[in-house]
Amino acid sequence: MDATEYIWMDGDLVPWDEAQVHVLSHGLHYGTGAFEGIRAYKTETGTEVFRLTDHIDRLARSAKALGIPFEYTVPELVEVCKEVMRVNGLQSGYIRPVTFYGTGSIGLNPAAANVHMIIAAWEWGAYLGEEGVKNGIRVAVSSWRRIESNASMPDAKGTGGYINSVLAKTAALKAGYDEAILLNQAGLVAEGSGENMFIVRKGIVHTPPNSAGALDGITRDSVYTLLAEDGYTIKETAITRTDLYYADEVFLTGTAAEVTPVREVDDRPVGDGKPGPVTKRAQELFMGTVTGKLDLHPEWLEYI
Ligand code: PPE
Repeated sequence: MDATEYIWMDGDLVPWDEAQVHVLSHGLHYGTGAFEGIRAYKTETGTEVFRLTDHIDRLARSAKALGIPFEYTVPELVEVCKEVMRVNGLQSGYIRPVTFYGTGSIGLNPAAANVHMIIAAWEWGAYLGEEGVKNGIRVAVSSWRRIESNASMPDAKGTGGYINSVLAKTAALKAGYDEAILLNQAGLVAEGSGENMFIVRKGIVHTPPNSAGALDGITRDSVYTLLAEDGYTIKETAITRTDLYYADEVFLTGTAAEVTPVREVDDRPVGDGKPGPVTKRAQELFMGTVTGKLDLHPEWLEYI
């Protein structure tokens, strides 16, 4: 990761190396935080942050669900994200807001701890590799199950919940795959370690509902909308492990991953082992939209 110049921390822009917190921060011990991942793209008319307001809205929602006080308004933080892009001279990049409990209490009740909000930005290339975006990645169903909504909140972007994703991701990499797919306790497909999931069978596109244990992905919503408007039939449905093996196409979506084709699931080729037409169309529509080359949803582009 390449450092940039400034990180916004609790109201001030501070030099990258000086953006530090105490080792007794509650969030460090117990994962009591919420975060976002947002991408900014260079377009012909300037740099836009894709669905920035929707991301900050989700940050506020996650904090609310986790019971973390949220001292800012959404428009205030939207402006800070743009400011962080500008002061770092970034024309494109990845923005990472995180709110978390700091010092003031140790023990599970964080009530006496202060709450931090930081926003950083840096350049971030293809999450699952350039080669993956072009030719597809190899995934494996993880032995780790997705966190359940009766124990935690898979649909809130809480920092502590990500230990689930880290366990699944590192096990998949160690076994020689590019990414892990997590099933829920019922054995239904939830999502990737850091992406939502889509499959295509007989021309129909399917994606699991949030209730399966998926994050309410903004890229998922964008791709869903773009494909539906392009004439595809698309359904939110339960997806089994076998559905993955029978699928003609599989792809993952996420802010970092954008639209990444899957060419193999559990050592079985997906379709003919190459990205299929619906996946390619989803990539075309999504990348065209975020870069302003396709004027399909100008309201999603928030210029800095
Ligand atoms: N599920 C999970 C578990 C997830 O982390 C992400 C985003 C998504 C789905 C897709 O959501 P959206 O970005 O709104 O389309 N993962 C973020 C963090 C990745 C990381 O390694 O850190 C991201 O893509 O920014």
